[in-house]
Amino acid sequence: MNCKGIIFDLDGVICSTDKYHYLAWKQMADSIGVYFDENINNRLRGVSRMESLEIILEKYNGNLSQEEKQELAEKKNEIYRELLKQMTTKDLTKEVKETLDKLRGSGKKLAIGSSSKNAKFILRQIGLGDYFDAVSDGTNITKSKPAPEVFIKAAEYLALNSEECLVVEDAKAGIIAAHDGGFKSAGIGEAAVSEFVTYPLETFSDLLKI
Ligand code: B16
Ligand code: MG
Repeated sequence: MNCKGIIFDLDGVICSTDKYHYLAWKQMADSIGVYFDENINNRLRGVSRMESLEIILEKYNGNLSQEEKQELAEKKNEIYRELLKQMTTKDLTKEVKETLDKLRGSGKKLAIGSSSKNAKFILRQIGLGDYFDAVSDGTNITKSKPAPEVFIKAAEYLALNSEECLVVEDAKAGIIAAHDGGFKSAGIGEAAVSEFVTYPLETFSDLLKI
């Protein structure tokens, strides 16, 4: 791999917080009687909290004020953060940690590029609080994926340009963001079948074969 930096998505790539997003949104959806399932949850990957709520509310019959929507999003986040508290270093797989260490050992700079405002909290929970050279997340962007802003900021923090970095993603929205920002990408799961993906991966450690 001839890139100088690698920018990793968090949720669904470094760790499986996607299951906690599902549980928290499900509890919120049930509280207002709106239908929600795993397929809808998949559409929320990489998308910001408020945009995720709007997708869920496509199935809601009724009108909610901006204030009420804000409250629902906050309620979901409270449930989500309670679930995140259960996370420990055991939620970082050996495969992910060893792959990250090997990439770092080969001289790559490593960053996070996540839409989540909880990214730093999650990184601390799984023992990677001080691991990355840079963290670009939901707290430093104005537009979430598929806008490329989060990755452009990550590259800036690494003092590299887009062409020098590879983005690793699990969401199609993230692959589009990488493509539009001028980055090469590696995709896992649904991202591996995106028409814009540069390197489809079967598993995280396949990064070492690129
Ligand atoms: P929060 P990623 C994204 O993380 C999640 O995939 C997406 O489902 C979530 O809505 C978004 O973060 C915002 O998260 O509510 O914690 O700010 O995949 O970009 O790491
Ligand atoms: Mg993700």
